[in-house]
Amino acid sequence: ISTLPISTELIAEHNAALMASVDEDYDALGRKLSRTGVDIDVVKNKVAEFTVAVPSWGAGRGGTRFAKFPIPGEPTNIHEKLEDCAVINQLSQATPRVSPHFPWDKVDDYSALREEAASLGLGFDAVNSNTFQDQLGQAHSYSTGSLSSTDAATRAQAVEHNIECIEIGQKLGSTDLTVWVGDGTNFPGQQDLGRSLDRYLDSAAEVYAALPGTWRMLLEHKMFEPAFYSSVISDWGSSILAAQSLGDKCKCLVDLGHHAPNVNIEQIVARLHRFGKLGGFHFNDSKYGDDDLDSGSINPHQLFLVFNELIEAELHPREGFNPAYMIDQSHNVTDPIESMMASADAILTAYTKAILVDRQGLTAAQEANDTMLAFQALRSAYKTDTSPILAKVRQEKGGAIDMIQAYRTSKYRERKSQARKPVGLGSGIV
Ligand code: LRH
Ligand code: MN
Ligand code: MN
Repeated sequence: ISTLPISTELIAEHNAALMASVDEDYDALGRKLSRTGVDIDVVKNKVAEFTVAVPSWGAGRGGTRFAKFPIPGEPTNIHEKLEDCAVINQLSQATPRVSPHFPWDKVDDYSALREEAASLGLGFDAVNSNTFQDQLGQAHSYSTGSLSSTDAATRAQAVEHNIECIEIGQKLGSTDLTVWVGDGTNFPGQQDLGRSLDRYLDSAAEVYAALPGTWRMLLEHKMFEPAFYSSVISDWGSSILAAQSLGDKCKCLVDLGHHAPNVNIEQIVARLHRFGKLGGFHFNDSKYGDDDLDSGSINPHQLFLVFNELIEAELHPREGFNPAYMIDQSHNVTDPIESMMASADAILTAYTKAILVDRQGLTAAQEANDTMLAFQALRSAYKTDTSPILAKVRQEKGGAIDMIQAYRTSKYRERKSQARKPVGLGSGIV
């Protein structure tokens, strides 16, 4: 590939300066792990295979409904976003796919876009539809809802949009459609809670019927926002019921920020898997609600516990266990490239620690009702500093040992601030 944005010499030089210390730490960790019968190279090889998609919308500075603070050199279209995603993948070697959002990423020629991405070392992951905001020139407003709107023409338009997303996704090489709707109410009595779900299910069935052969439809639930009294697909219960009534190709997607505070998300993961309905993830972190903070920045232990369930799921697969892993976060005060590299690292760290859990010891302690030893099986894996494994994986795959340092040395953003047109001031998540 000739069009990669960061010079491979720069990465090699960067790694050369740090290699000796990484080797030393890797060997020391290898000796420590071998005392408990763990072969560090086996762990490393498993971690090397794990990848997570990045969202096209995450490449720009996010914002809140109050403000957005753009940075110089920020991408303003899908082409520039792909280039930034290529930087993240080049340095992390863990994010080879981009999840697009329509109509935000609309272009005329999707075959050309697919080739453009491929020349940057990227493919496309799940396609996200957007019926939560109105677009200029749109015939029917989503102010009454979209797939569940009381207005038939509005529902038809939302169905149509989702089908168009599938068609675009086919050209891009995607095989999943992620559907999140903002449908819901702000007042008790505003809509009938039962009938709005009926309308949603009828519309969703039309989208489902349009899924090509191996495609999946991933339903993303969210407790609140933009609707503040009730949401149509508010929780994993509504999500799994809808997925079960739609059919086998419909699964549930868990966005870590979409639950009530303190909800046991790892248990939700286990439940969804138990019924063969765990279809995907949106990784981010939160303190109060759907904050879309960087993955692992607030509660890395919860992320580890989620991965612990994912490893259990991997070891005890139900039909079709193949979750679409994706980052979905909003970068309001950092360079999005740096945030997503750090997030990929946090996600892979949680995964690596979950691999290190002594499964036999855990199961034995559970069977014997030895609560403390069961907890310690998790705790001792969680306490392990796995950074030498991740650094080694990156280096061996051609990425950077210290991603942020290599990125800053490359002066990529400075170069882009000369070449790209400035982003206008504004608000909102796009
Ligand atoms: C909704 C959500 C959903 C959207 C994205 C922009 O809060 O998580 O995944 O598509 O944010
Ligand atoms: Mn999401
Ligand atoms: Mn969200």
